[in-house]
Amino acid sequence: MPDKPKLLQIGNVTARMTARFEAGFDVSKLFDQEDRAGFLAAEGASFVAIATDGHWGVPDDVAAALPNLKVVASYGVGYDAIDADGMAARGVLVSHTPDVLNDEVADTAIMLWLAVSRRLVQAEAWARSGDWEAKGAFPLTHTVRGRKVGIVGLGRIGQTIAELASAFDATIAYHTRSEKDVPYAYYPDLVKMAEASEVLIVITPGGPGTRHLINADVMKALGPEGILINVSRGSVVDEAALVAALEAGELGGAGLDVFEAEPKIPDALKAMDNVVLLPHVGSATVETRMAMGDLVCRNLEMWLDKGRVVTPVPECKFLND
Ligand code: NAP
Ligand code: 8YV
Repeated sequence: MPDKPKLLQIGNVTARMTARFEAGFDVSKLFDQEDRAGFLAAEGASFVAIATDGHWGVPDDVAAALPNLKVVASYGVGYDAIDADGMAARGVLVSHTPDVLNDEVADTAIMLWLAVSRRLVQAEAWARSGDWEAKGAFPLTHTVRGRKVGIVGLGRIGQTIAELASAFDATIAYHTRSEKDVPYAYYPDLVKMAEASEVLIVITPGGPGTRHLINADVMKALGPEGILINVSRGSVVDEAALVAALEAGELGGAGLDVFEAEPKIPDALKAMDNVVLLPHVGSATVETRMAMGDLVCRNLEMWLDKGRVVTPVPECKFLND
């Protein structure tokens, strides 16, 4: 019986996934190594596969220490933490987990929007703290019905968000680099779309191409009654400009699942009651994480069997033919 190929596991995958990896691979866990540099220098050349997640990706020291790497399976759809072009140039096939999380992340975006607009967190505290008895009715909030919603990024998840927002009688507009064949108004100019929107929902990929796409001008255009929802990556929103806009009253509120320096969240945001904060849980349900984990395993199993994967990232599709 030949030795199993070696897989390096990075980041937080489930025990169920590790058990499935172990059927086909000899698995080592990077985060179990006390001397990371020594381990990579001694063992790096023996690994052909990596299982990782969207947060950790493939760090530069790992990429450099694995000259015989052939396949990377990432747990998550966003792969901005992986140098996909560099991997493709090395002939490394990178896979991710698109589509299986569309509904969950879209639900999270809508949940944040509703929570900010209807002041869910404050209203719950009012009920729980006894303020209802002591002070009377909670102040009125604003309806989410019939709003003008601008979606930044209209891919798999963005289109699911548009469908859900339509159920709230929203008028949908979108901004992307290229126009899509959809029944929504296209804005090539993001500031113009923000001016025309009451709610702006951000769901582009992260990485250098979208860094600080949501800047001070966009927030100012959204305006003092406007609500910004970010479920994409923290890097897409200029967080310092966001704090400044909220402090100045130039932006009405924000619902945020992602941050620039996760897990750190600026104290200024934590102190604001027109902001709802989540700890990057867009896809974090048992059911969706199970589906994502299953797809990671299927990618690795198919690679073992056929040298191909189920869901390659676009940069690596040519390696999968
Ligand atoms: P997708 O199908 O690839 O869609 C991405 C969309 O963004 C496309 O419509 C694309 O259109 C647009 N886009 C890309 N670059 C842009 C730019 N510079 N300016 C404006 N629009 C741009 O991706 P998806 O599956 O919907 O996932 C989107 C992202 O959501 C992921 O990459 C990940 O970062 C994030 N995410 C977050 C969570 C969470 O837990 N919060 C969970 C899953 C995913 P054009 O190419 O025409 O510009
Ligand atoms: C995960 C995500 O939390 O899919 C993504 O892009 O951001 C989330 O589903 C992330 O991949 C970490 O595992």
